[in-house]
Formats: sequence, structure tokens, C-alpha cells
Amino acid sequence: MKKALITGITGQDGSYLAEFLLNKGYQVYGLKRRSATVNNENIRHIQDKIQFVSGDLQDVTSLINAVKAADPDEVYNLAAQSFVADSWLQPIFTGQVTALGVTNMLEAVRIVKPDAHFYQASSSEMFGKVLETPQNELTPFYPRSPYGASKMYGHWITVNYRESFNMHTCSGILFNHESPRRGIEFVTRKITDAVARIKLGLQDELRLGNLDAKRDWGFAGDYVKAMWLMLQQNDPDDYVIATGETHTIKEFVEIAFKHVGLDWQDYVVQDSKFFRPAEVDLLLGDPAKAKNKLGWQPEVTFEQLVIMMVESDVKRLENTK
Ligand code: NAP
Ligand code: G4F
Repeated sequence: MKKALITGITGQDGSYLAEFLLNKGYQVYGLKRRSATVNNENIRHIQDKIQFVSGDLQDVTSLINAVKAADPDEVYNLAAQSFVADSWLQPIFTGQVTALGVTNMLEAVRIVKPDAHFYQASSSEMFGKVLETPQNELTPFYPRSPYGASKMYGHWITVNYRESFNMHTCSGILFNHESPRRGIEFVTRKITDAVARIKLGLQDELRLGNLDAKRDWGFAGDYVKAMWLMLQQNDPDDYVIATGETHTIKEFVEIAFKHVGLDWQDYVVQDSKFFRPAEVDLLLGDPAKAKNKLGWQPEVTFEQLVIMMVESDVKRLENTK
């Protein structure tokens, strides 16, 4: 039986990846940091099948112990301070976890299990103020936030461990991917949660920032398969994972409200509080390499994704009403 260690197991991607690997017959280990409150909502349905190991990306001793406990064939480093807006409020913490945390994890693997295949959760935020469109694996980076800069370090240190130590390390440059398990602070889930609350009479308005930014949005369930495919290849490499389509925040809002029979213009208020010090205006990925080399392509369309998230939030709130 193959063994995988996932950091960030309680997050959106960690939960879909754990499900995916359990279905493939893997023994799944999840690194989980201690929390004063329960934060297992995304994995409650599979938690009895996961072996949890206590640890934090900032504490290399805990990571060494986690790799020893799991003795993994594959390590998926998904843990991060992943919210771009907060990275300006906590720039040093973001750097410690999202940048240096990657080196901590790579060191733990290099010391304990150097032949394990390693996946690093890199991000299209590294393209930032984009230098070409669409963005592919060769597009130069121009990060626009402490988060983007931290991910860029994480990407390059992953490439460096491959080239310095001959380790099987891959960097997945994933464009935005969403789901009903997306954190409530990210724009897509903030919108679908608000649409459901407004529809059910629990909320009057939705306050948002920049509606003109464009994102290449896919479904998280499709994207975790790409992570796994990267680690099954003989040669480690870096891949852009995206849909090849881009949409504005406004388009997302329009479809979400329309699905419940409402006009978004009656409810959305722009609020300067949600504008960022620097914006990433346009992300559009070119997933040709992933398609050709991994045989990967997304299954869920943009409209299906919006509707899936709205319906899930309506159902959840109806059940708690
Ligand atoms: P997420 O839902 O925010 O999950 C982040 C996970 O990291 C959580 O399990 C969190 O644990 C854990 N974590 C945070 N700080 C930690 C620390 N110091 N030590 C150990 N664990 C820690 O993120 P996601 O959307 O699943 O994304 C997964 C990864 O992909 C992240 O690295 C993200 O930056 C990257 N990424 C995401 C996207 C996207 O669109 N979703 C795109 C590109 C790249 P707690 O539950 O304890 O907070
Ligand atoms: O949903 P967002 O917060 O995601 P963002 O910044 O694109 O980052 C996400 O995707 C990255 C991949 O490209 C990941 F690496 C990262 O970890 C994260 O998962 O914001 C999307 C857009 C931005 O342009 C933001 O300015 O939505 C705009 N926006 C407008 N109003 C808002 C809001 N974003 C949030 N979170 N909240 C608003 O009220």
C-alpha cells in the first residue's frame, strides 16, 4: 500500500486530495497543527481513515517526526498562509510559513526520506502583474503581494532541491480553484454564501472590493488529480494547472445571483475596505503542458462551478435554519 503525507490536510485542497488518495488505496497521513477550536469541517467525513500527525511548517522538528511517522512514498506540501489580502497584514508570518516553511518541509524529506516524491503547492499569484498572456511555465514572475513573493521563493527552492540533491520535487503552478469547501474569506465563497443568505432572508447586502479583476477559476476536485499525476511521472517537473478561461468577479457575481432569481445590482455594494494595496488584474493560464504530458484536463466548467457552490451554500443554510 502506498503512503502519502499531506500538509494542509484541513484546508480545501487537503480534503479533496485526501479523498482522492484514499480512493486510490493510499494510506494517508495528515500534518495538522494544534488548534484551540475544532477546524475539521472539510475532513470530518473521512477523518477516521486519516492518520494525523501533529506539526507546524515553522517547526522543523515536528516535520522530521512527521516524515519519520509516515515513511511516505509521496509528500504533498499544501500548507500555507494562503489568503493574499492578509499577507499585507502579516507579511513576516506569511514569509515564515509560505516561503521558509517549504524549505523546512524539503529539509525534513531530504534528511529522513530523500527518495519520496514531493509536491509543492505553487501559485499563479507568482505571475502577479503579468508579463505575458496567457501565462505558462516559462512566463517570468512578477509577484504583487507578500504572499506572491513567498510562493515564488517556495517555487524556486523546490526547483533547487531537485537540481542540487536530485530529489523528485515538482512545483504545481495552480491557478485559482474553488469548491463548496473554499474558505469563506475568498471572493467566490464569500459571494455564494452571501447569495444564499440573501435568498433565505438572512442578509441584506454583499460588500465587495474590485469587481473588474479577472481570474482563471477551476474546480478544486479536478486540480488535486493534477497534483497526483505530477508525482507519478518518472521525471519531476513544473506544470501550470488552469482552465484556459478567464472571468471577472462581476461575471461570477452575476451568475450566482441569477441562479437564485435575483439581480446582483440590487445587493452588491463596493467597499474600499476590500481593495488591495496592489492588485493582480488578470490571470489566464495555459495548461497545454499538463494536457500533453500528464493527460490532465479540467472537467467542471465555470458556470457549473458557480452553481455547485451556490446550491451547496443554500442547502447548508437551509439545514441550519
Ligand atoms: P487553505 O484552505 O487555506 O488551507 C491551508 C492549509 O494550511 C490549512 O490546512 C491550514 O491549517 C494549513 N496551515 C496553515 N499554516 C500552517 C502552518 N504554519 N503549519 C501547518 N499547517 C498550516 O488553502 P487551499 O486553498 O487548500 O490551498 C492549498 C495550497 O495551495 C496552499 O499552499 C495555497 O497557498 C496553494 N494554492 C491555492 C490555490 C487556490 O486557488 N486554492 C491556488 C494556488 C495555490 P489550519 O486549518 O490549521 O489553518
Ligand atoms: O478570492 P481571492 O481572495 O483570491 P486570490 O487573491 O486570487 O488568491 C487565491 O488564488 C491564488 C491563485 O491565483 C492562490 F494562490 C491564493 O492562495 C488564493 O487561493 O481574490 C480574488 C480577486 C482579487 O482580485 C480580489 O481583489 O477578488 C477580488 N475581490 C473583490 N472583492 C475580493 C473581494 N477578494 C476577496 N477575498 N474579498 C472581497 O471582498
